[in-house]
Amino acid sequence: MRRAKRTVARRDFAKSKMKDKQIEKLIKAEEARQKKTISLIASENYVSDDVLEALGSKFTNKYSEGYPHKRYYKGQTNTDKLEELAQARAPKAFGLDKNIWHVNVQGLSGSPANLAVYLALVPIGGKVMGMSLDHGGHLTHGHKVSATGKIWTQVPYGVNKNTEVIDYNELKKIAMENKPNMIIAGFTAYPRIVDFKKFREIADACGAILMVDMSHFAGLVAGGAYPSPFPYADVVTTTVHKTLRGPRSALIFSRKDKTQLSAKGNQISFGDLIDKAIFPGLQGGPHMNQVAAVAVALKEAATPAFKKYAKQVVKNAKTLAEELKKLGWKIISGGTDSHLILMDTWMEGKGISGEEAATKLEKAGIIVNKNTIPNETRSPMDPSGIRLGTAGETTRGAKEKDMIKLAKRIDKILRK
Ligand code: DSN
Repeated sequence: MRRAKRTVARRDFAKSKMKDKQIEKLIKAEEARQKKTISLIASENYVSDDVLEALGSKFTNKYSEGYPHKRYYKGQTNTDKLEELAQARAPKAFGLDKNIWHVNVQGLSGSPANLAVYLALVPIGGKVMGMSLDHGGHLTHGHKVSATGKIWTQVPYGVNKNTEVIDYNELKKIAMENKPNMIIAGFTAYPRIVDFKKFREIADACGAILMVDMSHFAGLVAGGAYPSPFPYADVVTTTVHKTLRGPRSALIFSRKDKTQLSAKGNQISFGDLIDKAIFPGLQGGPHMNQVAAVAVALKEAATPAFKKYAKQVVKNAKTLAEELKKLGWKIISGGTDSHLILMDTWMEGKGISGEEAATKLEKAGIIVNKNTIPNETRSPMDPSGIRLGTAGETTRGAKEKDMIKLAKRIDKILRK
């Protein structure tokens, strides 16, 4: 597999001379680790030099509590322009009308972004209907160990036991029985296309707000390689650092025509409520160096080259899944429509556990994460599967032929 040419350039820390030798040594070691390993972690990617430049810029020195032209501290000439540029680039990257969508670019990462949306729109103690963690959802979709499951009540949904995909009739039944305040579509370990139109119909039928957490597939949406949730959702959250290939950060989009009645009897837009939930509700000053890097990534995601990239990510994942299947491995739901593959390595005791598989692969230079599978029978610390993703290696230039070789390598390592 081709190596990461684009990450070895002017931001190569190996050539830098830091005064703090301990940290410099660790940075060099991490650079070397990234260069010599293959990352199949579905939520990771390799950012461009420009993203790194922006992250390492002097915007990190600036406090900018508030929003453009409404800040608490002076000296905001450049931060205001920067945040407005990021806000303008976000709808462009997803082909949206800026008159319809409001965007907040200050979320520090995906979990606080989701928390901010619930704080803004769901009454304390209300119900959020999200996919169970072991069926591919995220902790912040209302899992009991997350603040989101302590402040709100999760109404869980999952995948069908036989097909391992979402059963929309079952989803509707759960929604109608529980009448959640909000339904969350989105995942961290569900490999298939989500039918956002059906989610919209169900949300309308039970009177819920529809939020889509597109953190995993945002880059594929920007690149036209996965259906867009925007025609159907009221709110869309996303991290920027997965398939979107930006810095660790988050965006929150909300429809400008959606409002909620305040205690004082005024209609307040979702956008205003979310902005207030982010600041001053949940966060202090935004990380402006991060906002700069987000703006860079959004410009990159709007290019024809990124479209090509996103399509290749999916082609690579499909190829990898097919090859692993041919080699006798069980792929949850029988394949993938996205960048990620959920592989049952345990196969009801005929294979090896997820922890053992991930450890063996790491020893051979392939980095993955262990993962629970739907209807998990083992523990989260040593589950039945692993999750594989192709976003990072596609950035490094991998094509289908590389995936065929990689599948053979994975199979050999796991069977040793
Ligand atoms: N931890 C991320 C993932 O790997 O999918 C989600 O937060």
